[in-house]
Amino acid sequence: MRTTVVVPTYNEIANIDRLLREVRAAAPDVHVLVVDDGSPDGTADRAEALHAELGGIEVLRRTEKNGLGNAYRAGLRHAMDAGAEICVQMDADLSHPPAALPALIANVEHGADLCIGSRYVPGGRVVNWPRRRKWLSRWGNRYAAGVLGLAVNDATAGYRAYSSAALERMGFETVKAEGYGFQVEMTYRLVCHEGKIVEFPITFADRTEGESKLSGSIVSEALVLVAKLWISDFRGRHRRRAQGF
Ligand SMILES: Nc1nc2c(ncn2[C@@H]2O[C@H](COP(=O)(O)OP(=O)(O)OP(=O)(O)O)[C@@H](O)[C@H]2O)c(=O)[nH]1
Ligand SMILES: [Mg+2]
Repeated sequence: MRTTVVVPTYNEIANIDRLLREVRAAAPDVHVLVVDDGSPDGTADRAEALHAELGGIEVLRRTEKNGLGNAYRAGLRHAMDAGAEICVQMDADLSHPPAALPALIANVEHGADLCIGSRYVPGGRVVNWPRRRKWLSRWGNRYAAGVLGLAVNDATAGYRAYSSAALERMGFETVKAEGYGFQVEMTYRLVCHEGKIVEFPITFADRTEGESKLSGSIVSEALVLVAKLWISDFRGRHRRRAQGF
């Protein structure tokens, strides 16, 4: 099936070469869409130069840094309008192993609506994260899954393959969150639309090059979002009960 790997970038000049080469080696047939928010370090120019060498790389250039969720909404829409039947989300910092791409894609080809590259299923792991960061991710996931009733071990994971049909069905463009919250809200939205989710174990390695864009506000956005989704879900359940179904 026609597959586009959507890679949001902001100042990833130290990673973009290796990333695009490894993606091309792992999955020679995929199209790659780099969604760059005007990186001052020239990431977009470098990605275009690599297209000349490797082929199949497109750069969506945006002028302002508008956050991860915003970049994904634009990138997924662009990919689907161009005919992608499967869309993969992938970070540029090599935390997401390109070698897992064929497995993520195959799971969607075989009927999953979403295959998550998961750190928290048997065989999955995190390397090089400080203890505090591991704790935050693990308990953030337990909190999100527990509160929202998600049967998913890694709802905050950013490495995932979706069927475009499922993205369309769940109305991904109205998912509002920007950081980790974006991944959680996308997962929740898919569950509400009875999407089939599978998790494939990956080894997630902390970035070794470039700077993290994670901020305290991204973490608190996710915490508040889960509570808001729970409240709207509770109201919905209550209304459904009151209406007798
Ligand atoms: N286009 C775009 N890409 C972004 C933006 N913020 C982050 N990114 C990219 O999104 C991906 C994930 O960002 P990271 O900084 O690695 O965030 P993270 O993985 O949560 O944090 P670390 O684990 O500390 O690396 C990377 O490819 C970034 O370059 C943004 O505002 N716009
Ligand atoms: Mg990262």
